[in-house]
Amino acid sequence: MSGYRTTLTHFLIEEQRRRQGEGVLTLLLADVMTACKRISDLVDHGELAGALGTMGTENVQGEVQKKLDVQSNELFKFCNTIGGHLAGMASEEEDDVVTVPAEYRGRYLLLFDPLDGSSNIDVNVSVGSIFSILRCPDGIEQPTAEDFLQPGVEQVCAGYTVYGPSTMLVLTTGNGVHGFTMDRNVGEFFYTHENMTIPADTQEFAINMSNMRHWEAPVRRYIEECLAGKTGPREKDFNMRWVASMVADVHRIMTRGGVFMYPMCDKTREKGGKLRLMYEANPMSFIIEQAGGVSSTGRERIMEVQPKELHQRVPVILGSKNEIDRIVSYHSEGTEK
Ligand code: AHM
Ligand code: MG
Repeated sequence: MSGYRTTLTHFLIEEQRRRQGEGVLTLLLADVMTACKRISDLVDHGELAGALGTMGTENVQGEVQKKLDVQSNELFKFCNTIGGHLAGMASEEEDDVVTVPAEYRGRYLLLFDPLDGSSNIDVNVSVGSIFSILRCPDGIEQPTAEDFLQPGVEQVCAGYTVYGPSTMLVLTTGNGVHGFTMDRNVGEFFYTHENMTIPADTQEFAINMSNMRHWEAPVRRYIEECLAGKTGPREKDFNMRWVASMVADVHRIMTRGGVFMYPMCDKTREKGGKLRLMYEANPMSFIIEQAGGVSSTGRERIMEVQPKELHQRVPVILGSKNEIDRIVSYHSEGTEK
């Protein structure tokens, strides 16, 4: 039970003291937290809240929108508009930047995937929300997409909420990674996971194996070596997991280590990859690096990729340090495509 545990709000106030901040980020995160609590409630109620099924519309990525995608997006926008902390927002579910009315405008930019893993909603498997916070460039009153195009190293804060058997919010402001579990009776997130770290070694990988024939040679080599097990070059057996909700797969890695990959492949090459840089790959990379892991496209540190557009996609290879270093070395050895 939550008892005398620290609330997320109090944790954020302590962090603010440490940073000698003015409290703006703390208040902004309180609004993000409220959005996540409301989405958690929707996910919890599922069909009872009329949250299952599709809308019959497509988002800017050409993906069919689920009801919960749209409802979560509306909640994120609603909860974060009037706080006075944001200059603008960007969402996976919105073609363009979401403008904040002049009277409410503040100094941060919020990017989010309001409901990640939406293919899992109707089958009652874990989904999540992902968010990233950037500073609005100086002198910009009403930000345009260009003002959001900052590399991941510029992030002030990143986090995700996993709506699983428990709802958990995990975040970093650049001072380690911290996890909070929601007590549904109290309606609060409580500090449960201090300084989360990822073991450098692992024997577990997460990848959509049905794409194997489309992968590039370095990833194929790595997975084939894992599959060869004890009698192969790695001389140990590996285990495989694939939830198809990035938040749930990354949360498992945050908990017990592992490798997560949505690598470049022939199916997604034209689009640049599958996962989105600004509100999926960058926030997850910030969290993974802060926990001692590594996050790469295979050829470049994800957080150093200079974004060219809001909905840009990238290959994602992240997790336990020694394994990711190995996969990156396979890429740099120039194993042909
Ligand atoms: P979404 O943001 O539209 O839900 O798509 C992203 C999701 C990730 O959570 C997950 O890792 C991946 O897509 C699963 O893809 P696939 O269905 O190809 O395995
Ligand atoms: Mg997503």
